[in-house]
Order: sequence, then C-alpha cells, then structure tokens
Amino acid sequence: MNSNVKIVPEYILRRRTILSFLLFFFCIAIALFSWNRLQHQPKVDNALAPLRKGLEVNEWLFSHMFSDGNLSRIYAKKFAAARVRVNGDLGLKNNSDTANWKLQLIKSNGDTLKIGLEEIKALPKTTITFDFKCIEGWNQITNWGGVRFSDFINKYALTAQSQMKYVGMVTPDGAYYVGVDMASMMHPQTILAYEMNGATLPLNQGYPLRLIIPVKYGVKHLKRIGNIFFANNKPRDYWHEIGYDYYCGM
Ligand SMILES: Nc1nc2c(c(=O)[nH]1)N[C@H]1C(S)=C(S)[C@@H](COP(=O)(O)O)O[C@H]1N2
Ligand SMILES: [Mo]
Repeated sequence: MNSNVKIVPEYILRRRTILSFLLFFFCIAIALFSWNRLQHQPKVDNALAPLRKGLEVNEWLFSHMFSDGNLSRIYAKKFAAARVRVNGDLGLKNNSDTANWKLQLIKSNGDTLKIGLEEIKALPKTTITFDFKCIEGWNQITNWGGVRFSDFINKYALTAQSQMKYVGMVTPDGAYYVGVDMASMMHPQTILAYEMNGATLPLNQGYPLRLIIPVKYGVKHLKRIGNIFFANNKPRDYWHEIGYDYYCGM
C-alpha cells in the first residue's frame, strides 16, 4: 500500500459532513436574512437605498477617474459592423417627427435656437469607429460621423451654457430623455451624429441626429434629438428613473 495515502477515520469524515451541512444552512440563513432586510429598505430614485448607495459610490469613482485626455479606444473603419444592431425604439414611433425637424437648443435663460440639419452638416465633421457597449451585455464596433459637441458649442457661441453642470436631451415626442454631465459632453469623442457607416442615419438609429458618446454606455446615446438644454441640476433621465445608474460611465 502507498504510505502517502492517509486513511481518515470514519468518525472524522462524519464530523466533516455534519459541519459542512451546518455551514451550508448557516449561509442560506444569512442570505435569506439579508434579502429580507434589503426588501424593507426605502427606495431612492426607484432603487433600494443600499443598492442606490452602491451606484453612487460607482459614480464617484468613475467621475474622479475621468479626464478628457482619457480617450476611448478607436478602431480602423474596416472593423465596423456593416449591419448595426438596433436596440430601443422609445421616442422613435412617429417618423413624421422628422419631416420639419429642427434641433431646438434651449438656453438656460429660456431663449431657443432652432438649427436645421444642413446647418449642422456645414460644421466641421468628425468620424469615429469605437466599441459601442450596451448595459444589456452586448457590444459592437460601429462607425459614426457628425460634429463634435464641443465644436458645436464653440460655433454657436454657447460657452456660458457649457459652464453649467449637465446637458439634457429629449426626443421630439418626449418619450425618451437623458441627462449627461458636461465633462462627458465636452469630451473630444462626443459627437452629434448624422451619419452611420458613411451614410445618412437610418430612421431607427436616430435620423436625423443622435448622440454618440463613447465614454458612456448605450443608454445615453439618445437617438433622434429633439431638444437640448443646459442645467445645473440633473436633467430627467429615462433609465435612471427606473432605477439605473445616472452616470453610466465606461
Ligand atoms: N430615442 C431612443 N434612443 C435610444 C434608445 C431608445 O430606446 N430610444 N435606447 C438606447 C439604448 S439602451 C441603446 S443600447 C442604444 C442603441 O443604439 P442602436 O439602436 O443604434 O444600436 O440607443 C440608445 N438610445
Ligand atoms: Mo442599451
């Protein structure tokens, strides 16, 4: 017989089995207890308070790691998907919204600028190919063209507006809306996009104008921008209202 093999007496084996079972039931009891406690916590912005705290810690970490020198990885255009996934159609139901479309830019003093697509296309053009990521767990390398939000701000002399903390964006019918921190909006890779794969944006991907903001998850890339406004308080945000993270940073 191999002398390295240790024979464990049966009473020790039995004791280990019993201990394992006790530990197992103890863990289940702790899990049930915690789950029950969690259910009795108040809700903050539709998320249970302790979970919302977790999201706030995330937001703090991400926003402090963020700087606009921090570029998202870009890819050669040839890696961009030819068939781009369509996800989410909130605010896109009325294609008639696009007929006489003009971007409405609401300044913090209430003045509104109405800007047509041709005017936006006349601004300096930027293209980007990056890895688009959705919180549902898929990602895809995609190519977009449009005007950098920061270039747009400069061309329309909106420097005072860009001192505010947030930008809010809403679809023409008001059904989908997002709020984004100003630093992320002014990031050099953030664009108001009117092209995908070098062609006009398809209706279901936000024609005539959508946001492309590689430093954020998909939820913030609002398709079919109807109006844009500036605020120091967090603008309403569709997914935040049903309990998601507001910041949604990468
Ligand atoms: N108007 C509008 N924009 C939207 C959405 C939506 O439902 N409506 N969904 C968002 C989500 S969750 C994702 S992942 C991306 C998907 O963009 P795509 O359809 O071009 O892939 O759009 C975002 N922008
Ligand atoms: Mo998404």
